Amino acid sequence: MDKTPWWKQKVIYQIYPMSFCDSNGDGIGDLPGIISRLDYLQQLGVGALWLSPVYPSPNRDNGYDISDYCDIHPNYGTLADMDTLIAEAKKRDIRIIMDLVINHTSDQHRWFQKSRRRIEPYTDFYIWKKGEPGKKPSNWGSFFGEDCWVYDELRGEYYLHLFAKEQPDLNFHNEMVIEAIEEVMRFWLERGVAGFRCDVINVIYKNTLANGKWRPALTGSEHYISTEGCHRVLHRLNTEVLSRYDAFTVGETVFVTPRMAEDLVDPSRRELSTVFAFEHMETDCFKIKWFLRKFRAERFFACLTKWQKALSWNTVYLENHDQPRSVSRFGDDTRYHDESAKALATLVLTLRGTPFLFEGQEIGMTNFDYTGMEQIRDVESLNIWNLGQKLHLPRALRWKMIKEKGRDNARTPMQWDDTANAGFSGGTPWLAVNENYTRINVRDQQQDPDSVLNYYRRLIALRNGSAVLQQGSFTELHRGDGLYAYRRALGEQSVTVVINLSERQNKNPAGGRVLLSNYGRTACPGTLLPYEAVLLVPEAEKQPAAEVVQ
Ligand code: ISL
Ligand code: CA
Repeated sequence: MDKTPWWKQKVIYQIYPMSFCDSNGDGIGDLPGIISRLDYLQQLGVGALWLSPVYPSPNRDNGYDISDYCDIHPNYGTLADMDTLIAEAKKRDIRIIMDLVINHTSDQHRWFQKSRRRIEPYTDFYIWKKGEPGKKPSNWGSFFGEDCWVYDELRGEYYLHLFAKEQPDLNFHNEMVIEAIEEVMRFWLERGVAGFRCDVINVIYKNTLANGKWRPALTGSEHYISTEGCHRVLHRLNTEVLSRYDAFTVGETVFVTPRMAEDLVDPSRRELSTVFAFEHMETDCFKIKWFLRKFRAERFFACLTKWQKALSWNTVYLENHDQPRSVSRFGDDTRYHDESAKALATLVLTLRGTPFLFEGQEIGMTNFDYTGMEQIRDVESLNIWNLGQKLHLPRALRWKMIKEKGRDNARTPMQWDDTANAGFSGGTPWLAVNENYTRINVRDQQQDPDSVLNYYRRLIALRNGSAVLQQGSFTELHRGDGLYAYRRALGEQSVTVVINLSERQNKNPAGGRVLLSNYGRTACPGTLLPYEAVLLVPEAEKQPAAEVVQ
């Protein structure tokens, strides 16, 4: 019997519920909307959906500020809708993964409201520290460009928030907090979800609140990144809850080295199934995303290879709700839109590890075309804009930073067709639709056999049926001049992947029979055209999926 876990075989698709599909015309995507698109997702070939948070929330950080872990935000529907989604997805062999945000809650969560008033057992649920108003307890900085202490008048103490000030951090030194989280996990696992994407999971346990070494950003982080205490909490959640349901976890882990990541996913330690690391997403910046650096394919490939070699099992992703669109960032969203979107599809679906796609990636959605700050909704972008102003950064530079890296780039409504609001909503969308929806949308691409969408479908089908692509080893064959080539091998079988992530022509360093080509080739090209990608198998080989998939 094949003991390989499902999450090493399937492709996972992330839904940003606010922007996916609005069923009732209030401008906000919802659960019935997702349910109405399940057939589409099944045809795409994905095996699980990760939903960004759908819990009640004041939406200061679009749901990553949860005010009740065991209910559904009325914007999205009800618990009954969630049950329907789980059941309808299951019929289509699709699992549901919830987003679990446990580093912090919303300041509107009843735990926090009681903690402020020292009502037991919530008094020590959060990270409180004595201090005079106006005199912060330490020099730490937050992820969203503010300092991270707020003085609460009611309690007369400061609380810590590593993200927005409406997101107070929970206290994982407190046994009762861990128990409360275990209860939340059981609640959802009993309802039939397959696992959790664990938000910023490697920062949950703070060793000390003392001053940190000064850094240009995130001063204090040495006191909370991947601490021993964090490993202990994860091991406990795993042994006491997750393993009993055979649940899958993917931990979002910031500032991790491969070594730190391996400690989180090593099966013998029983902590997490997989992690999202960020190093490849930081190859177009200097450590912090706002310190822009020109994208260079070589640096990007070198980083991918490093992680492919170092980690026993990776996640592979190029997009999520916090990142710019990959075709705009790593490809060319004007001259070679389709070619580069397909080249990136080839990359994300043929590296070793669990592939994660973000809604709209499969049609090559591009960065937001916003023209002014009044169109921006994201709390991080708004904070950074104001901070930049305080620091007297030139307006043009600030604008460039937001345009290139702002999180709303990925959050514009899904482009379903060329009718009003891209078929996303009958009302006014909460965030503007990208004007290119008349050119880039699902319906058109469904009808075009050469579309980005149909290329994704073919590639996912190929991967779903190929043990080599799922399980095979990774060996880098070539890297340079925008060209990346590697081999996946398992037993007697192998697949060679060649990707030209540049607008130059490049000599093909590999040979073989064509299994899939983003230029529709049937014979192995000697010269690769701009953004050309090709999957090759040895000439003599019968398997896998012997015919050219067209
Ligand atoms: O996008 C980022 C900031 O530039 C990342 O650092 C991001 O904040 C970090 O990856 C954590 O992200 C997660 O937790 C945040 C939430 O805002 C993000 O949407 C979520 O993915 C706080 O819960
Ligand atoms: Ca709605």
